Amino acid sequence: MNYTVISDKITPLQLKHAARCICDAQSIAIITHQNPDGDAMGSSLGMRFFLQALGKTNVTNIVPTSFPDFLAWLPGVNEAIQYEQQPEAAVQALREADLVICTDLAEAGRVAALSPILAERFSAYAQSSEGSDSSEGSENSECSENSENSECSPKSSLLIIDHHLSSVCSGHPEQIAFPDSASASELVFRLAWQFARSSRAVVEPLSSHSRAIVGSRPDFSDILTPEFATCIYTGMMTDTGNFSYNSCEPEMYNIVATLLTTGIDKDAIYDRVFNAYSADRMRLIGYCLYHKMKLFPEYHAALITLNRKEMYRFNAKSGDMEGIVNMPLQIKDVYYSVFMREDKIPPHQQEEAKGAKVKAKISFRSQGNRPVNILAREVFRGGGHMNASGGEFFGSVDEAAAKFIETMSRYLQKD
Ligand SMILES: [Mn+2]
Repeated sequence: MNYTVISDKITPLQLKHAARCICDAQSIAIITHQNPDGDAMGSSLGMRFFLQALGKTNVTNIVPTSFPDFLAWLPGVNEAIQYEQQPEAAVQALREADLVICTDLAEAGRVAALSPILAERFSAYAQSSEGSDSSEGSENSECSENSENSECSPKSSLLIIDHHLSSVCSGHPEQIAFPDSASASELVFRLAWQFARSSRAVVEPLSSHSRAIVGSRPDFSDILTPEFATCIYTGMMTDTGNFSYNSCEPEMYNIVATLLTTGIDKDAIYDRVFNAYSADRMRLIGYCLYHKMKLFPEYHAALITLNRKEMYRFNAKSGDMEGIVNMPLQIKDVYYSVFMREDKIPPHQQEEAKGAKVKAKISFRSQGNRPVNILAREVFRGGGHMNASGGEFFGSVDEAAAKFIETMSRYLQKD
């Protein structure tokens, strides 16, 4: 057995699509999901270092909402455009980029106020790929009407690198979406790894400016810098809870071993990410566990709710709630955990909310063969993975909690 193997998970078709998009783009915008976590930031910043190693000079990271302080030290983070601080620059970069790359993201609706602009790109991409796929035929899209003109407006080049379950990807096998991957950062690594190793990545020049990387295969040692490795490692580490769940895949450790050859200090990365919470967050956790956690022993379930008044009391920012949902699972015989927090209803949901003044944002976790995604989908307008799902409820967290208690006998296993 070869213990150093990192297999080719990304298919030749996916790799070719990625290579073509990247080769042909002069300007590239990389965007990730709102309320970015370690994987969102790690995968998108890592992607930029990869593209820069390929000789791409016009690459912009766009972050839709603020990122937590414990990620503010990541390499390259200061050059990222944060929408809330520079809305015009973010909109312009997203709209005008030849290629938009979504990492840890496959849905246009998950980028806060940038959602309508990303949605334009998604629909332009869907139309252009319909136009180029003879088997599906082309609807009367604006792009196909102008099919003689390769400068199709609006710009439609799109690459998705994600590991969420998402319907958007189902019709587009060339998008790099693997729900079984533990992190998007791992997929960015794999793309870089395969890109450097596969001759398939070297495609015919589509236009003059793609010549920079065509013909010369990138050397992986040029891509594998400490900055790239730090970003990828951070994403892999955070999306697996420091390799404590979703982390049984042996190759993951071959990737980690490869990253460590750059000399990065993984213990220091752990310390910066996991030992960097505010005192407010520690008190908030204490409050949640002591005052707010309800246990339902018959169903092996735990429920924590937080309303806005309570979050205000602990000066809680969105990142401060991260991970609280996992904590009750540390209790013996608790296999389900639900965390609900009150949130505002955004403008685009006002109509659906039917007069509700607030909504509950809900996280579901479970262990073993106990799906929570069906409950999330059927009762709480959400969905996700079997053991990790999300949902929402128009109304207060108390009303959402009542709904959960009312329906749990239908969805939770007693044994
Ligand atoms: Mn992720």
